[in-house]
Amino acid sequence: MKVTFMKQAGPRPESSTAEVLETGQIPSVVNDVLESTEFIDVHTHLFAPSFGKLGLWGIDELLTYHYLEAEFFRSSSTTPDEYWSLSKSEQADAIWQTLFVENTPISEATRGVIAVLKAFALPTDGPDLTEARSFFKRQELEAHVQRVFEIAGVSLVVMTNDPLDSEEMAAWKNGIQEHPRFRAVLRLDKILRHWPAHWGVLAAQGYKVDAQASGKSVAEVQRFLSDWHERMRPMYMAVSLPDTFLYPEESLGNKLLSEAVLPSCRELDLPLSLMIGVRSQVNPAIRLAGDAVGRADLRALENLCRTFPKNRFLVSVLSRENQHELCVYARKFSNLMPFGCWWFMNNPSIVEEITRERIEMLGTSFIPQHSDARILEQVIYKWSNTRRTLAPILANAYRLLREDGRGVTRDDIQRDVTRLFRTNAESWMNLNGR
Ligand code: RAT
Ligand code: ZN
Repeated sequence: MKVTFMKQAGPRPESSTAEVLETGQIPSVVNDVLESTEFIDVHTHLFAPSFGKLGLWGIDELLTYHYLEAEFFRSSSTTPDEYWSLSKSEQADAIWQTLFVENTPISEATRGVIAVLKAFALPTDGPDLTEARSFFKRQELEAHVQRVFEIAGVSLVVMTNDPLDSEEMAAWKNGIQEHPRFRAVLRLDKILRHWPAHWGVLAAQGYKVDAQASGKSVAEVQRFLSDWHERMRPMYMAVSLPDTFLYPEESLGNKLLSEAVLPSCRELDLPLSLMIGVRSQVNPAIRLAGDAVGRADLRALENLCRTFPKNRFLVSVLSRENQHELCVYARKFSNLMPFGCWWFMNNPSIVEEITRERIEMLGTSFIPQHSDARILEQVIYKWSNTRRTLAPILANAYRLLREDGRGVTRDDIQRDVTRLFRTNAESWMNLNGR
């Protein structure tokens, strides 16, 4: 006899996960589901272990994260020049002393370090870093990576790979050992934003390009992208763009974008990630910490989504003022996927606001967060913060739905969380097909 299992249409559910939840049960089920679902981290600056020194991890790197350097200069009389002349461990000591000993670490970035220390049962209020340093020194990287991912509840992270960075180029050309937890991304800032300074690197590798991106340049950039696609097997191509980005507009960058990059993305079936709103180096003295934010004209995005309906755009915007427009455009264009609360947006109060708005306007058709981690262990606190912030937001959405007349089950919640933190990324990046 053939036995079939069917979900009952009537009010009597057949398993406990299909039972309609009471209002009071919703928050704990949402918590459980968020805790037990492994997320995909769609944008980081992490590297798989085989990239050697390019991959940053450990306490000195955690403390010298540029988000903390920015805060350090606000609370210390050390000048940037003095700071840059110190060794990495001296810099870390100075930041620990200033932000964690002489001040209470209540900012988002400082609390992050505390959460990482706690995750490894290390002292969070010690006078110095001796114990933390000796702990990290004892770790074997591959085993440490597995442990960190497990604590963070992340199954896969997407790196940021710059084919024009000399160190990275060398690593790729020597052959990178694939890692099941890391995937590549072809980052194009140097090509799309700084062509005059970088076309020569392509030319030196035998691509027939010139400073004006004329003649064969467009076709040759496509050949370059296809060669790097072969080498990296990236999940998408990506560029971060200034607040002044406009499309259409006569510029070398836009020519390369529309005639080389977007056609290559179509041909290779890759999305293009646009991260819009950076004001680069408003204070160069503090280096990586010296970038700021500006409100962008998202009509550029509208024009791209409409003009190139066969391209998929993964988009994050840096200005709080652009977040609502991004949701509106996502309602207009199904080839637009908003993702993450990027950089200056990644603070609980703003994440909360943005995520509520996205749920209200887009349901589950967006990717709520990425970590942007630069240092391995940061995925621990960044993803724990995401779960903590998201839990009441989702619970509230289900409570409202219940009040409006439709109950939810654990299965519904699991389906939604899986879509938000896994399936949207998997389908946009063709993850299961690569
Ligand atoms: O958030 C950051 O660490 C920034 O410095 C940027 O790297 C940004 O995330 C980017 O990818 O451009
Ligand atoms: Zn980033």
